[in-house]
Amino acid sequence: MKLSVPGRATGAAVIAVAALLTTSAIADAAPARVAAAPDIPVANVKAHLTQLQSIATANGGNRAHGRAGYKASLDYVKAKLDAAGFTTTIQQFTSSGRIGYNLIADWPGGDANQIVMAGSHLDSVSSGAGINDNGTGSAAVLEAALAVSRTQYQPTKHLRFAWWGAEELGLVGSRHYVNNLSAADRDKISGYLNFDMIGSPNPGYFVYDDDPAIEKTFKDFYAGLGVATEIETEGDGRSDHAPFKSAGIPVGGLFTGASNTKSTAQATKWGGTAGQPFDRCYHSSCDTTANINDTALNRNSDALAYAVWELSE
Ligand code: DTR
Ligand code: ZN
Ligand code: ZN
Repeated sequence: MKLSVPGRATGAAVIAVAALLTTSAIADAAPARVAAAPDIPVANVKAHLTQLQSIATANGGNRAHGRAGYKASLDYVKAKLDAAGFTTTIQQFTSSGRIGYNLIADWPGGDANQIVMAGSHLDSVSSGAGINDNGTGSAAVLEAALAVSRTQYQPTKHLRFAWWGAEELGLVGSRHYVNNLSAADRDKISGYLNFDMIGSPNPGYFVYDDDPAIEKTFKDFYAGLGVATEIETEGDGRSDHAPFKSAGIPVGGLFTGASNTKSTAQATKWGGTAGQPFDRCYHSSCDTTANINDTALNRNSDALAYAVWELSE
């Protein structure tokens, strides 16, 4: 469920503006852009989490790099994207003696010289199913991509979505991707949005403060919900946006917290439990589908879609 967001035209306003623009006096004015992001049904995101949980359960309890559970997770995501009309590419690499895979999905169309990317790591640690870390990011990015297909969105810029392997081994998959970009291809990426842990059970609402324009986009969304945000400080450089940032690409993202403890002030503004970690199951076997806050997942999935639409218009 998404409330209105400031600075976004409502339906009635859109009609009014369109009516105005048809008069001869200002018929030459550029029409107001009003492609609004759709609501992302959190039930759809959770259905992907259920699938990822089943995959982990059927494959030794994890979805870790180099294990069967990771490749099964990748096959699940790829099949959804292929069926939705994306052009998918699997990029292979080796780490710690095991084969790893990145999944890249391009939405046909848009300016190939201006690429907006949204990504998340798909691997878990070996100790658990990795549903919050990072099934949540992977499922939300997938559902936003499927929403692009459902709405047949045709933005000015080109949309690319990515699911990274071996993040837990040290950002290996995303670093492999960035390192293998030519300088020309690197320069075509206008921004990379990262989503790693966006449904923590005792959630905070943290926004990366790397690129000001991307940060503002997310903060505008949350201002529209009336939800306060904080700058993400738990892990500068600790997720897949880091290789993109090191290559000079504007980055941003969202995070609901890991092993750090929620303060009393944070519990007052966000709810939840002060004095407890944002995710007490971080990197543990209890990071299952029971380890999710639906409100945080819903809000962040909608924020993800809002940013993809806003930044690709
Ligand atoms: N490195 C992530 C978890 C993590 C820790 N701090 C941050 C900050 C921003 C994003 C993610 C994280 C992992 O364990 O996958
Ligand atoms: Zn992790
Ligand atoms: Zn993670």
